[in-house]
Amino acid sequence: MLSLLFFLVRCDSGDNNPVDPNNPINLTVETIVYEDKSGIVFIKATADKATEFYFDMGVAGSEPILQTSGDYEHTYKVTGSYNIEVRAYGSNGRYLKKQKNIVVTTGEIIDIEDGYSTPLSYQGMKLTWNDEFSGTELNLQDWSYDNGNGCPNLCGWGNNELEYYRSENSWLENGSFVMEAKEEDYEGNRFTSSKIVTRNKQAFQYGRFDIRAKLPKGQGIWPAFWLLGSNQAQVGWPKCGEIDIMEMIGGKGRERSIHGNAFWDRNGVVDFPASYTLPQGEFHEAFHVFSIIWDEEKIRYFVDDNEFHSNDITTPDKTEFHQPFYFIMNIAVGGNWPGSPDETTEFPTKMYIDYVRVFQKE
Ligand SMILES: [Ca+2]
Repeated sequence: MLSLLFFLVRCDSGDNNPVDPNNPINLTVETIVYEDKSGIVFIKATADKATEFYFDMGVAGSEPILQTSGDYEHTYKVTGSYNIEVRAYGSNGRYLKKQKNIVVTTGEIIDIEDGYSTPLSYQGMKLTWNDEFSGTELNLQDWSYDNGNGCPNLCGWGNNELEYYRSENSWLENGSFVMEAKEEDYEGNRFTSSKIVTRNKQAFQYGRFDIRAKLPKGQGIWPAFWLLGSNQAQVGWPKCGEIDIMEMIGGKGRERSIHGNAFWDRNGVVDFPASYTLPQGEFHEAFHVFSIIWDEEKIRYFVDDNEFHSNDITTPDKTEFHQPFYFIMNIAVGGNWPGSPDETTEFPTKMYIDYVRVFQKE
């Protein structure tokens, strides 16, 4: 190592002594930065009299590559601006170098067409409200961010959850609303995530509710699409009622199933859960549509139009379910039900929501 350092100091850049016929000459460096968010950068280096090529991709903590071929492909994991250096070495150990700055955007490649989809109309129903997330910013006429960690009133949101919700953890991208849970120390929490609500902006009583989404994954990750009665502030929970269209408890062996539920008051809290398991695959692999069809008599639950649960709401204890409810979408991290993330959990993990639609009887 010491001798290498000495050598690098001695041989400065572009040193091209014409006296030595083994000096490398005519270095060209072409970089191709893939625009598909794969993070792939391809470098083609050529030089005459070169016996080896050196590639420093400008990633802190990672070693440069030395190889005989001038073709090199690198995959960046993190979006950023990188200073790369390419050298061509001659057989005498002398080298030429070129430096470049490249900007790389990374991220999962999401095919919004991949998976199940539902129509924009149903016979006998009209589209009352929808958000297709096709713009560039969340529509704050309909949605609000529900930021924080629940403190001081309900720290951990009553479930010992570990996340702090921030507006920064969600955005619109390619027709989807993207929500991200990540490892980030913030205000005493170990994780940050995203939660939005239509509280005081949009509420609905009865109808068909469709949410098309690709779910996040990982031990301790807890995505949910749910509804609370609009009178929550007046009567509290569970007297306001709660309808859980979809909850998933991330972790090995648990990502093929989602859970539908409802909570209400019957001299104390009661609920009525059920689960649906995909015949194949896991919920993070493609888009699925999570639905309820809620009328005066029952709330029925569906995944990809497969009904898996029905709750009779005509009984006298279920007055909660005959009033308007508002939407909540979030990714909780940790908490009583999923348990904490562990070394198998890959952060960040993202949820992609293609649309939220409400249809009501004509
Ligand atoms: Ca969309």
